[in-house]
Amino acid sequence: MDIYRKILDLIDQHSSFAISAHIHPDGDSIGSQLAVYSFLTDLDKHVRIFNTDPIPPNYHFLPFYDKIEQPGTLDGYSPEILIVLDASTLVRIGNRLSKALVPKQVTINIDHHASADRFGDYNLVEIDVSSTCEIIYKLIQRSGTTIGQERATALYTGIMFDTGCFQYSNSTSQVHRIVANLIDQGIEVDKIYRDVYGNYPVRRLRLLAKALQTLELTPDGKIAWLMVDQKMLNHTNTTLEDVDGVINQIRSIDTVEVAIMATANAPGQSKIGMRSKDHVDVGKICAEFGGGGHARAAGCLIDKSCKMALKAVIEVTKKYLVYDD
Ligand SMILES: [Mn+2]
Repeated sequence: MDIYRKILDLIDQHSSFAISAHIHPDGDSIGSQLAVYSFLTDLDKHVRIFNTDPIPPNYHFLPFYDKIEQPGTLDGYSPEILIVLDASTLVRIGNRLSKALVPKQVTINIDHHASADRFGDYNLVEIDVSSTCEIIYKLIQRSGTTIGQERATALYTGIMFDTGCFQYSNSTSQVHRIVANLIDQGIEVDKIYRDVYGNYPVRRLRLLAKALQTLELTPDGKIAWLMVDQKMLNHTNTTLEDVDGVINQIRSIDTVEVAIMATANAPGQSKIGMRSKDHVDVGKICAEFGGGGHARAAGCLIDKSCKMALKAVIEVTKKYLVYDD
């Protein structure tokens, strides 16, 4: 029996579920959770969603976003089945949740990260697809249930996010065929884009202005980096959420192959985000620091100041850089 059929059978045979996904939720983790939530509740299942971090305001347009709970309301809830989405390891859902959210029967992991460690009792892991939402689309299609406008909105949001608005190499013809079907469900693509990316508070641009002043490049221009320290966050009244996507600005520099951004995460800890264009597998670089991700987009946490964390990451990045000229 193939894994899609197996998961649909498990859903059929059980009645209580919990859904979770990785910390610092993004379009794909949120979209896939809400699509699965909608799918299961339409089957009259009892479903709760638990995330470590709250949903950023730019995703509050999504149907059922207000169903997502934080660990504080867990209160010993033990579903028959736990479905973990878009997380390559169980601890990626957060320390507390990974320990406290224990299913009575089985854990199902659905993911598309190359670093997936297949921690579930059942693992639907496909590393050649764009997003977890693409897998959820296939799962719902396979069940024979219609996608419908609400689920289509959630799934489109995740695919749009993980393909960088259809600009990355994971925007396959299959992705565009799926998206065509999603659009046929009556979703408003212009509104979804504007809600996610065209709706920023001015404080984000004030922070960006400060961050860009820290921009530096190696003499050959192939590695570029900047940082957002705690002082900048304080001065502009911003949080980590407000720096989402800023790293793509660095990658857009013509000479750059690798873009690195360091953000103050906690006292003495920095969050590193990395992007590359063509040659460097930044997922491997971040794995050296205990993080992970994809070849062109990855991240890690380093217990150092932004400045020192950047120094360490740049050092390693230089070793990975392919000098082809
Ligand atoms: Mn994803």
